[in-house]
Amino acid sequence: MDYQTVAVIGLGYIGLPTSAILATHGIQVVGVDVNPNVVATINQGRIHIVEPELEAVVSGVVASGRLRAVSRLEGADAFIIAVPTPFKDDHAPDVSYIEQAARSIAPHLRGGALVILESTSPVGTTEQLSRWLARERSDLRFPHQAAEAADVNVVYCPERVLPGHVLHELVYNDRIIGGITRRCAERAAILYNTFLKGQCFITDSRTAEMAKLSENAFRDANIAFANELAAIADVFDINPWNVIELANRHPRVNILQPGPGVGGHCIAVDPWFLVHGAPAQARLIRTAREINDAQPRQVVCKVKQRAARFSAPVIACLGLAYKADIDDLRESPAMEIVRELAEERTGTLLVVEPHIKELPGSLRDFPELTLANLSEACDKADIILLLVNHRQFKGVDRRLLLEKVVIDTRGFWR
Ligand code: SAJ
Repeated sequence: MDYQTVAVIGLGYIGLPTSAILATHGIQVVGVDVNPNVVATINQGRIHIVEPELEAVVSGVVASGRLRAVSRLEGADAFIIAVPTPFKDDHAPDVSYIEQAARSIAPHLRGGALVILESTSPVGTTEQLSRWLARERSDLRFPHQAAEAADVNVVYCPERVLPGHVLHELVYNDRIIGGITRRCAERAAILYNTFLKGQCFITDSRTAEMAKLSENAFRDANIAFANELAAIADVFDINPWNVIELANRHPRVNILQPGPGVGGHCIAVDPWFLVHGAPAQARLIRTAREINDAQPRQVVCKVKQRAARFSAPVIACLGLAYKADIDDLRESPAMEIVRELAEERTGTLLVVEPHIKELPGSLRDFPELTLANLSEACDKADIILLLVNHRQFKGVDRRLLLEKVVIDTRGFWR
């Protein structure tokens, strides 16, 4: 085998499942994380994130000794960087975690090493990574300097897995492998082919970086289009989900679903990297971001309008997660809506989120806001606000819904 040891930097939603999959395919994996609790949890065979079936896999590879979590990086044949790339206040990308990763990898590099960046990154970051590594190791030749004669291979291979389906998509999705040189990409393809059932598509690093950003910008723009259609349908008093379902019967139309906004850590972030890189050109992408970011406020306004006719409105808020059937509350439009309703004292808020046992910190200090179960909340409510289409909400009694004011932001009960 070409790569017997792999070090993965960052044990989050991408790094941990990637480590686990590599380990199940006979590779000795050491995962590094700055958070000591994460390291301790993984070494006990447990996980700190929620992802179906992942804990069983991690527990197996930790028990067999194939995966170890550590706080300080160790030497390996290949290094995979899977750290966050957030944006700053002005939407400029923050690649400082990648720079830190480069600094920690550099002392461990030897001739033939492979360094892969998987974090979603602005165009040009992989070449920058190569320069950061070169700065620390003048004894080695890097691909931005020496092209095919380089001692170290540097590659961009974006993660593309959907939270909630990570283990399946890691193996079955195709991968784009962007090498600074072709040889870099070919070396990385050998590593990915140890577990991949999808195909590897080889290109240069800048094309791969832009392809990843384009995927998420495409989804964001499509959702913004759906949200705009929903606003137009409102003007005509037409159900937008019916419109979209029918339009999608056309063989070349595939409109996504309107909703309360776009959450998560990818689609609401990554398009800004394109806007920041080419502000004059990225007009549609910027507008799509603005439309989707404005959705939560639109929902709050609609709820306040409907609540105005009750003297002491009780509002059942169904769902807090950023999307259906997961427990991830980060960057969730539902959280933003519930928080604004509470801050603006819209009424008594009965929040139902089947995936949590207690309210998150940011919602705890509002006396008129409590976590409730589904039937209690729906019974007591004047207004039922559906924010997330969790499967638990599908079976709500239709007769009950007829008696209440219903605001269904997902078209779940149409
Ligand atoms: N949403 C809608 N309408 C839709 C689909 C989604 O409002 O029709 C909302 C969701 O409710 C959620 C947000 O968009 O709030 C994002 O959810 P998502 O399921 O579209 O995507 P993520 O953020 O969970 O994962 C995306 C995926 N990218 C694409 O599908 C192009 C995933 O494959 C990427 O790996 C991931 O981003 C990432 O890490 O970049």
